[in-house]
This record gives sequence, structure tokens and C-alpha cells, in this order.
Amino acid sequence: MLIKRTRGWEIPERETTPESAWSRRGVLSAGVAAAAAAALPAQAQAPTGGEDPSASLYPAMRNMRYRVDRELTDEKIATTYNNFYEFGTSKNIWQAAQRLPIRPWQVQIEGMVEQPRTVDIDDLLKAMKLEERVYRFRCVEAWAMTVPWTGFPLASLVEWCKPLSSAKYLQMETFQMPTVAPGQRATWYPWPYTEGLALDEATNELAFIATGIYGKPIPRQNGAPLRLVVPWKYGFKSVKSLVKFKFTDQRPKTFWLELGEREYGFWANVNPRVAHPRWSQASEELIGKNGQRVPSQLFNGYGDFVASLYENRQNERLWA
Ligand SMILES: Nc1nc2c(c(=O)[nH]1)N[C@H]1C(S)=C(S)[C@@H](COP(=O)(O)O)O[C@H]1N2
Ligand SMILES: [Mo]
Repeated sequence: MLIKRTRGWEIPERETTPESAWSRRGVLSAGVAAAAAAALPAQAQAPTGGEDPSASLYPAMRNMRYRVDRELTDEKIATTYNNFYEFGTSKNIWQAAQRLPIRPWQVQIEGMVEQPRTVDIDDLLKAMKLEERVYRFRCVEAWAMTVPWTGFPLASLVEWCKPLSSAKYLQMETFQMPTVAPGQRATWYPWPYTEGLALDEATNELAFIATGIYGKPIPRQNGAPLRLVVPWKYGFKSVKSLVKFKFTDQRPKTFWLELGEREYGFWANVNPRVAHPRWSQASEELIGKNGQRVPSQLFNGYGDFVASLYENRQNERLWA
């Protein structure tokens, strides 16, 4: 079927489906919603991993500015088909990931900021306004999902961190716990998993920190308790289980770039016309849809939001 591409903000609000999130958070009073959540403890929890002290923050209201012309991936598939090398190189790491302790969880803010600080995840969650966004997600391995993320714009976190005007990049780091994460005992990988964005990318409205998916706290296998989501870039940029945000004027080294400069660059924007050295990026498999493949899109379909970031970077290797 041919679908006319409509920019998210061109769709009038009244045409959009009133999601359960709207009624549950918007129409019910906070007290009633809290009581309802208390009556349904099983539903309020992540599918795996048990109690989460932030469970009552979910679901958050969906932001209808970000729309996709695809069905959501089944929650079961999005939470059992994962890339998380800290727990193994297969897609089937969700059980191994349950060993990750996600409380207490401290996040360090360092580098070129007015005041370096350490913040507890639950204090950070209180400081940020949560919303839900449905984004396409495109792995460099040519598979794709459509996930309802809950969290906050990375721009809000950047603002909260008060970077100095000299800062040009934001480096983000995953935990390092080789006793918990068997993959980190493989010493040939450059642990901890590190990623980075230029600061104008980090403050682009699409760049998101996810703390939940499918209206619940994010499960460990998907990057609890907080992970990056940059939907116009290949999935490996969307670094999981973050413990550090560092503002710097140096382009950060990144995990995949250190492993293979030829295959994985810093910018890693989706481009169907630029093949990976070992496979085509022209199309992608929709995970959980019986092997269905669809054409891939420049910037994963988000060019209206992000293409301008790269107009003055044409001399860079922008794709993969
Ligand atoms: N720390 C860490 N973050 C990571 C990865 C990883 O191995 N470790 N894999 C990346 C890759 S390649 C992809 S495709 C996505 C997968 O996210 P998902 O499992 O939630 O779909 O996470 C990214 N973030
Ligand atoms: Mo990926």
C-alpha cells in the first residue's frame, strides 16, 4: 500500500487516536489513577525484572507530534530480541540482563559544565517531565522496530546540566560491571560502551532519553534505567543503561568506531543508498512481522527534523 507521507505536526490533534495513556493520565484524577495502578500491581511492572520504584510514573501522555506510518512492534518481541553486548553477542540476552541492579543508580554529569554533579535516577525522574513518543528504530543490521518510548528530551537534560559554551560534544557511557555482565569479561572489547553526539544533535528535538517503554519502566534488556534514543541514526548510537554524561570539546571515541573504523563511523545516520561494507542498507526487516521487508528511508524517515544538522558537515562521513 502506498502511504502519503505526512509530517507529524501536519496531523490535527483531533484525528489522532486517543491512546489509553490519554485517558489513564489525562482524564482520571491523579488519585484515581494512583489507586487504579495500585490495584493492578502486575500491570504496573516491567514484564521482567520485578519491582521498580518508578512504576507509578507510567504511562505518560503520548506526544502526538511524532507519528509513524507503521504498526507498533509487539512488546514481547521488542523485549526479547535485543542487542546488548554486555550480556552476550546473541539477540537472546533478556534473561541474562535481569542480573543488572538498577537501584540505587547514580548518573554522573561531568566535563565542561558549570558544576559537575552526580544525580540519583529517581531524583532525575522527578526533575524531568515524562512523555511518550512512538519512533521507528533502525539497527545497522537492517532490521527495524517501532517502539513507544517514555522519557524526556535529551535537550531538557542538557539544559539542566548547564554546559559551558565551549562544550561541543556530549559523550555518554554505559555501566561497567564485569561481575554482573559476562560480556564485559571479554577483554577485546573497549568497555565501557561509549557513544557520543555533537551538541546540536543532542539538543535536536528528536533526541530522547528513554526511561520506559510500552507504558512501563524500561526493562533491563532494553537499557534500564535510562538509555539514549536517536531514531535518525543506526541503533548502535542509542546507548543503554547510562551512568555518565560528559560534555567535551573533543569528538568522543565510540565503542563501535574503536572496534571497526571502516564499518562504523561517528555520525551513523541512516541512508539506504550507502551500503555497509558487508550488506545492503536499502531495505529492512520489520521484526515480528513474518519476515516482511520494507524500503529504508534517508535519516530513517526523520529528515524533516534533522537534515539541516548536516548541511554544513558534507565533508564528514555522515552515513554509517
Ligand atoms: N550499552 C549498550 N548499548 C547498546 C548496545 C549494546 O550492545 N550495549 N547495542 C546497541 C544496538 S546495536 C542496538 S540495535 C540497540 C538495541 O536496542 P534494543 O535492544 O532496545 O532494541 O541498542 C544499542 N545500545
Ligand atoms: Mo544495532
